[in-house]
Amino acid sequence: MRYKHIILFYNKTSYNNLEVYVIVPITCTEWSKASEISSDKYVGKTVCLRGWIYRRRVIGGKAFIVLRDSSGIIQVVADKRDVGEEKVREFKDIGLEASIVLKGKVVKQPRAPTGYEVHVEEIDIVGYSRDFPIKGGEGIEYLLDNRHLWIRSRRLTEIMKIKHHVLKAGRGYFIENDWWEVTPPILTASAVEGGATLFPVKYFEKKAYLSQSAQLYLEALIFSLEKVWSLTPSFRAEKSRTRRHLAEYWHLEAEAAWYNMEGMMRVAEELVSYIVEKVLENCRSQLEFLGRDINALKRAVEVPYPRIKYDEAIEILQRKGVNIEWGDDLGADEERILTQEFDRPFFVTHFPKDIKSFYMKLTPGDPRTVLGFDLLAPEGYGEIIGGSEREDDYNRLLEKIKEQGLNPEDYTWYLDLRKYGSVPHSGFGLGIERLVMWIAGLDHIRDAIPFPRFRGRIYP
Ligand code: NSS
Repeated sequence: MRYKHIILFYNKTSYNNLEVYVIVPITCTEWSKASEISSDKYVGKTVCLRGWIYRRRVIGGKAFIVLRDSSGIIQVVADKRDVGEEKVREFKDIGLEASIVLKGKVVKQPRAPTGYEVHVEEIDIVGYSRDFPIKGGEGIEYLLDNRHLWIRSRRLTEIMKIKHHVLKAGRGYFIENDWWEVTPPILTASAVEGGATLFPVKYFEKKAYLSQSAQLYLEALIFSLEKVWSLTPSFRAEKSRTRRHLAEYWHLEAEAAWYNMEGMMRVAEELVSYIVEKVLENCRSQLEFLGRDINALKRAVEVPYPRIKYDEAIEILQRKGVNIEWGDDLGADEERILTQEFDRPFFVTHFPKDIKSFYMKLTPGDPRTVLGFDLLAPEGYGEIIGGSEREDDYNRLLEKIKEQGLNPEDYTWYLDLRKYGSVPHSGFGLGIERLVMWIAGLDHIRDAIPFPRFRGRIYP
């Protein structure tokens, strides 16, 4: 692949002891990428590169620079015999993360990080970088304060590339299978997932909330489009910071008319399997860089995933000595213990109605439970999807709304959907960062999003 751009650079120089910027026309019209030229095919060829200084040292009249661009890294060597003593001296003091452009020849070099290096013929600094604030060994809060710079790190870059492929495959699955993409609102009037995690916002003279889930709107849209999906930010005012909760996350949601719970679980498992397959296909080097166990991921490609009922989950936990009773919710700890029983994602279904949202349909023949399902990722990760068959009967839905202490007036429009041609229907929501966290093998959800938001942090 070649990148053809003709670009004028502003270059810094000095004039009467003042630093001024002049426009320097760069002679290169084709720019190579660091990762593509690390190949025998390029040995002996002259290439142009541009990027940022990842590492550098000057020894014996040579500047060894590791250049970083969006594709990866490559070592470049500027020898004073080729570029002049002054250039090499300039690089001795140049800060990490300064931006540079260069032209040089590709050479095989087993001692270089990628096995190849570039012998520089021309090199220029584009943007200086003095005292880059991240030097290594800083604490997490400091790094979060400098997140705008920390996202340049290789680790976060590789994770963002994996996320790109997760998003691309997620969209691709629905597009290939003829689901309609829709655009629900983010400003909403009422709760979907309980009032405790609602974010209020001032909405002109009134109070509104940031959306927790597009579900109720997707439900309205199935009456015309039947099978719909959306990818939107969702917001949860989670009171405490945990490894797997964000205040703002990306939510991939699906809703379809005529689907029962089992039909929707099949969509959910096919979607996850498809995404994992695409990531394995496209992100080998990223997964390897992160030290991810590829075989563990491969097992998630095969469907169907195992299914257990909530009742069985409780039995398993009790057998393992967990102090839990029927009716209790499964928290992160319980989920982690359950994941030890499976080597791939698995469903837990038929939860007690009191621990699930008002919109879930009661299980026929067992009104203590609902037709709800969670998909749990293995290896300790836990819930990545929550879904259900929806209550489609007007009276039973109204009953549930009242039972959960919600104000029926807030849900008049939603109840209308059960008045005018109600149909059986189901849906689910997948937390993109939860999925990325498991696929990339991260120990904290904050690294699955470039600018994480949780309680007590909104900057940068
Ligand atoms: O609350 S959910 O379990 N379910 C819903 O919101 C449904 N209304 C979705 C639907 O049926 N259309 O959230 C769904 C998923 C859940 O499984 C997690 O993967 C993710 O959303 N989720 C979160 N990710 C990150 N941070 C937080 N706080 C969070 N809360 C949920």
